[in-house]
Amino acid sequence: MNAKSTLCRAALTSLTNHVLSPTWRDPAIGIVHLGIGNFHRAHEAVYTEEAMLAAGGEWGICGVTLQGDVSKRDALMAQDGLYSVVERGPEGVRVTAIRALKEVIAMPHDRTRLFELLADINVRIVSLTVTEKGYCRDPQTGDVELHHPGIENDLAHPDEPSTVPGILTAALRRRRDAGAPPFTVLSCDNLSHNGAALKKVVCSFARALSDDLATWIETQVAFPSTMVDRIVPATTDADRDAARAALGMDDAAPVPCEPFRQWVIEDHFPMGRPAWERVGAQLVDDVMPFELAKLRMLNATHSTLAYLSMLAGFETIDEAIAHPQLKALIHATMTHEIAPTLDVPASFDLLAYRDALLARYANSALKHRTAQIAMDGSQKIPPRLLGTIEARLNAGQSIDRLALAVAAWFVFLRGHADDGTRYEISDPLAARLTASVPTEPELLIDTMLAVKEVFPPVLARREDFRRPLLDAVKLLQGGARQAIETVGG
Ligand code: CS2
Repeated sequence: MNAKSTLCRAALTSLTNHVLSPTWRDPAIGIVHLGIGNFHRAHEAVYTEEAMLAAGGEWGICGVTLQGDVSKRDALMAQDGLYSVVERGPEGVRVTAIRALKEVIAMPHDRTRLFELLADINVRIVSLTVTEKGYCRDPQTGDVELHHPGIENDLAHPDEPSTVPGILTAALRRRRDAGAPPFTVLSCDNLSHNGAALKKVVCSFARALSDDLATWIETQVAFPSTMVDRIVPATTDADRDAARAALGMDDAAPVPCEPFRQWVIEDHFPMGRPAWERVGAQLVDDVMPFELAKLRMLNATHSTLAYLSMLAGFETIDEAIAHPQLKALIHATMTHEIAPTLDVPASFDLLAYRDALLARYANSALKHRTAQIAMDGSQKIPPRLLGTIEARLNAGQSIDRLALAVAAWFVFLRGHADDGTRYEISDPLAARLTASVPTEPELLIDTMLAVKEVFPPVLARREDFRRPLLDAVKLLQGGARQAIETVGG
């Protein structure tokens, strides 16, 4: 063990095999990942590490933080990019040290280094977990939001970009100008058709600069879609303690997660990719059925649980799902309102999927905070809930439980639980959304449905949407626990 007892590459030899597989050859950087949060470090980085162990390849990762905050970079670089993954399941805790992350850089401070890497033809994949808001999309058209302040800035200064569309476009332009092949752009965010969505945003940004460039990106760059899944909470002291106990060293940046993981990837990588299929990823021609099932079953019920829990006072998902009526409501929402709208291959058993989700939510070792999931509702509600709602309304079907979820988000925006406990609203539209949250149900509905970034006007005008929303808001006035019981299973 090293003198300082802190995780670093020189200290790895002291680790025993259960936290570290012995056969490892240090790879060169082949992937730049934008948005180096906990999710990436417990998901793509783990698959990539295992793929290199199984089949080799130069697929080391450079992670990029886009928030201007250098603390994550500094903490990880002080450990040579090493960190541990702390898997928490019913069977106990399993700690693994991950080495695939070779470097971490922070924008805008390390812009020169970022563009040096993005120009390097050994970098064949640029992947992303930047959350919904990182895409800077116009929700109506799916094109880049031209009036987004960051986008305005990047269009005015295309060589000093700070947004995702700006960074990708600048890097791809340099590749094209150098006559070099483009990298593959891999979206790993919870958006429907995430590859196509990202392509549209990047191409529309590029088109605002140059038609030729936009056409080159459109025709030459691959944007495969993916479905990513692993529940990854924020790190707590308990995770640092678990890492220390397993490693015998301090790890300032461990990542907790559930044992379950899934990755379905559209197999379109002209420049090659790690052998992810060797370690459990599913490489398919069409990701869409998986993506929609995951967004509409898992993420939608996660958001439902989050808003109802914020009102009712459940702090974690396992605590929420241990409440029998809330569990019955979530079970019924998936069974009766969501699953019937999904068009999946015959081999995809949606009811088994539902049961597996309920079991994952019940994982009491994970402590996934409902406040974390409740963030960014304006970005999450449309892909998670509104598609299902529209599909049902178009088929003349009821949406009582889905309406309760949307109504719970409206009421959540007032900033306090049913017992008066206050909480922060973290959302890119927070200032507008919380400026006026009327208590009168009709007014509340009018105010919220007028937010065009969330509700397409055609949907907002529908009486068959408004009526169940109004009923749900009225029910929530008697408290979320009561509403859960009334709408029920
Ligand atoms: C969650 C997701 O925070 C959230 O909004 O719904 O991050 C969820 O845990 C992951 O998508 C699971 O794969």
